[in-house]
Amino acid sequence: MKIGIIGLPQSGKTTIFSLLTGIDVDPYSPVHQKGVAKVYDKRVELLSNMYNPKKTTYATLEFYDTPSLDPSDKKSRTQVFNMVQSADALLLVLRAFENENVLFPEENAYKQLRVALDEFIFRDLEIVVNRIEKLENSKRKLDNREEIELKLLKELREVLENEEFLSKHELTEEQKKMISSYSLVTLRPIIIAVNLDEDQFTKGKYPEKERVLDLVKDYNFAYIELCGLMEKEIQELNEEERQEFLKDLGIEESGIERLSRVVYEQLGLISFFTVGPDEVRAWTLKKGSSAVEAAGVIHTDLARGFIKAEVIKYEDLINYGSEKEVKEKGLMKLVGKDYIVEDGDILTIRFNV
Ligand SMILES: Nc1nc2c(ncn2[C@@H]2O[C@H](COP(=O)(O)OP(=O)(O)OP(=O)(O)O)[C@@H](O)[C@H]2O)c(=O)[nH]1
Ligand SMILES: [Mg+2]
Repeated sequence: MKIGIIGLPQSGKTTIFSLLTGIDVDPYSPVHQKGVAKVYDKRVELLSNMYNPKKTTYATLEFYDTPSLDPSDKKSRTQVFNMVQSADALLLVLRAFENENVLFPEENAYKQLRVALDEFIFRDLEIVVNRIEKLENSKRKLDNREEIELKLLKELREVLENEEFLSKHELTEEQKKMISSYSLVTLRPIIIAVNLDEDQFTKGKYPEKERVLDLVKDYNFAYIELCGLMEKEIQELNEEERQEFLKDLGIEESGIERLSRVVYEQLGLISFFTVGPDEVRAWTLKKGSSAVEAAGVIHTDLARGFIKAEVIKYEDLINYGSEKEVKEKGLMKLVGKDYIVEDGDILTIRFNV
C-alpha cells in the first residue's frame, strides 16, 4: 500500500514522514523521499515468541513525502499531484501546532482543510475538462465506449463545478473502471492527520477542531491526531525513557501503530498470518478476499496450485498455546478456494505445482 503525504507549506509533512518511516530528512533539502514503515502488530510479536522463527516479518506501508501544496503556485501543485498519482490513499497533514519561528499562511486547521479540498476538486476538474475537450475535438467519430465515457465525464464535471467531491456522486463499478486511469483525487481514500503541539495534544483540543470533525464526518475521511515533532523526538530516546515520556503524554501506541490502524480501516484491509520455524509473517489483504487470493499475495504459485488451506484463528492459538492443542480441540478448519479470509486468520496453504 502506498500513501502520499500532502499538505500546505510548513504543515509538518516531512516531520511526520520521518516519524512514520524512521528516515531522517533534512527539512531544507529539496529532495522528496519515499520510505517504508513497519506496521507494528502485537499479534506478530506474540506469534514470534511462540514459534521462535529465524525471521519475523511485519507488514509494511510505503509513504511518499511531497513538496508543499501551494495554491498560489500552479506548477508545484501539478508536481505534487503527479507524485501521488499511484498512491492508494492520501494523508493530508493539517497544521494546528503553534510555532512562532515557523511562518504559516493559513491560520487554522479548518481553513487549511477547506483550501486543500478546493485544490482537490480543482485538480479533478482540470483532468475531467481536459479529457472532455480531447474527446470532443477528436477528428474521428467516437466509438460507443467513448460516447459513454464522454457522457459520464460531463456528469462528473457538473459535480465538480458544484464544488462537490466525486466520492459523493454515486458511480457503478463499471463507471469507476472507466475513469480509474485518471487517478481522480476526490475518489481516493483520504486520511486527515492534524499535527498538534504538546499542549494541544495533552488537552485534546485545537482551534476549530469541531468544524474539522464535521467536515471529516461529512466526507467520510479517516482522522488521526499526531504530535509530529514531539513523537519524533521521543522515538530517538532509549526504550526506558521512551516509555516514560509516552506515559506522560498519555500516548499508548506510537504514531505508526495508530496510523496503521486508521489506514487499514479506511482502505478496508485486514491482516492474516503465516507461521513456522523459518518465518512468522503478517500479510495484508483486502477485506472480503478469498483463500486463493490470500495464497496469491504470498506467491502466485500458491494461488495457481491451490488445493486447500488450513485455517487457525489467532485467538484460538493464543488461548490453547499450541497448534497441536487447537487441532485436538477440532478448531482447525480445512477450507477451499472460496473461503473468505478473516482478520487474524493463520493460514497454511496446501498446494501442488
Ligand atoms: N512546534 C512544532 N513544530 C513543528 C511540528 N511539526 C513540525 N514542526 C516544525 O515546523 C517546521 C516545518 O516542518 P516540516 O516537517 O518541514 O513541514 P513540511 O510540511 O514538510 O514543510 P514544506 O515541505 O516546506 O512544506 C519545522 O521547523 C518543524 O520543526 C510540531 O508538531 N510542533
Ligand atoms: Mg517538507
